[in-house]
Amino acid sequence: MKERLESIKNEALRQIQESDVPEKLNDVRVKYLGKKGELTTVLKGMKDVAAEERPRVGQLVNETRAAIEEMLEETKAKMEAAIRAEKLKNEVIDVTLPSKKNMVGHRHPNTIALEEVERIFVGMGYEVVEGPEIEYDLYNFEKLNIPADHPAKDEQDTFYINKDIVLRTQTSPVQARIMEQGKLPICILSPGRVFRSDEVDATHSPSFHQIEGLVIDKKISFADLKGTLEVFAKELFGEDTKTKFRPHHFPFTEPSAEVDVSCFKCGGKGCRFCKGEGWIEILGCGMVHPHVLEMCGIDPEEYTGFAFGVGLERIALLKYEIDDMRLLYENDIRFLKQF
Ligand code: 2U9
Repeated sequence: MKERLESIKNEALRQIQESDVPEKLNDVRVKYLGKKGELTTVLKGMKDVAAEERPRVGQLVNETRAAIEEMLEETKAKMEAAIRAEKLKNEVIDVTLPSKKNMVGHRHPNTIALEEVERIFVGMGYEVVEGPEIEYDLYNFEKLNIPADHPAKDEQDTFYINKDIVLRTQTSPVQARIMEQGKLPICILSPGRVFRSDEVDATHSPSFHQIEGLVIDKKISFADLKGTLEVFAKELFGEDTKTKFRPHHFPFTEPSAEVDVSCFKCGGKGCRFCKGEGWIEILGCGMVHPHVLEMCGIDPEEYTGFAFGVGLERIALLKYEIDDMRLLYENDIRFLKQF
C-alpha cells in the first residue's frame, strides 16, 4: 500500500510539473483527488486493510493528498502570477507619448446665427415652429396672395415636383397652415430651408434658409411691428443700432416695408462694409394682407397681424463678416472653426 501511495504521489507531482496551463492542473486534480480519482479509490479500498493497519494507511493517504494539494496550489499560484505579469507587460501604457487629437466638430455659422435669432424672439414670447420643405402650390403661393399669373411667381423661380407640388420658396406656408388651425392669438417664428432656381454666386444659392415671423391678434398695428423689429435689430447688432423702414411691396403684406439697420461698422457714417450708404438692408416685413387672413380662415375685421422674413445666410454673412455665401456650404472645418 505504501508503495502504491508513493507511486501515486510521484506520478501526480510529475504531471503537475509538466502542466503549462491552469486547465491541465485542473485535470490532474480531478484525476488524483476527484470523486473517482486514484486517491479516493484507495480510500474506498480501506475496508480490505487490516483493522490495526488502517490508522497508518489513513495517515499515509492524508499525507499523499496534502502533498499533491500543496504542489497543485503552489504551481497554480506561480502560473497565475506569470499570466498576470505577461498581461501587464502587454498592456503597458507609455504616458509620455503625445495624445491622439480628437477632431471635435463645430457649430455652423448658420446655426450660431439661427440660435441667436431664435433666442431673441423666444425671449419676446415667440414659439418656434417648423413645417414641410415640399409643399402644395396652394400653400406656397395661392394662400399667400400669389395666384398663378402673379409676377412674384417668376421672381421665385421654383422647383416643381408636379404641377401642384413644389419645393417651398419661403417658409410662409408653415404660417398659413398654423393660421388655418384657427387657434388665436398667434406668435410664431418659422425657420427653415427654402429653394429657388437661382444661379450660385457670392450672394445666391438654389437652397438657402429663411426665418419668418408672424403675429396675429386683435388690434395688432404697424407700431407693434416697428417696436418688435427695433428690439430685434438692437439685440442682434448692438444697442446703438438704428432702424429705417422703407416702403416696399410684397403680395402677402399690406403695407409692406424693407428694413435697414445703421451700419454696425461705421455707426452710419458710411464705410466699405456698407458701401458708403451708412445703412444695411436686413429684412422685409408688413401687415398681413386681409385677403391672406381671409384665405387662411381668419376674420380680417376682427384680427390683424404682422409678418417679417429674414434670410438666415444674409444675417450670418453680415454678423461674421463673410464676403462669399459659397463658403457657408463648403463645410471646410478651417473656415467653420473661426466662428
Ligand atoms: C404669412 C403672411 C405673410 C413673410 C414676409 C418678407 C416680408 C420678406 C424675404 C426676406 C429675405 C425673403 O429670404 S428672403 O429673400 N422676406 O421680405 N417675408 S413679409 O410674410 C408672411 C408670411 C406668412 C401667412
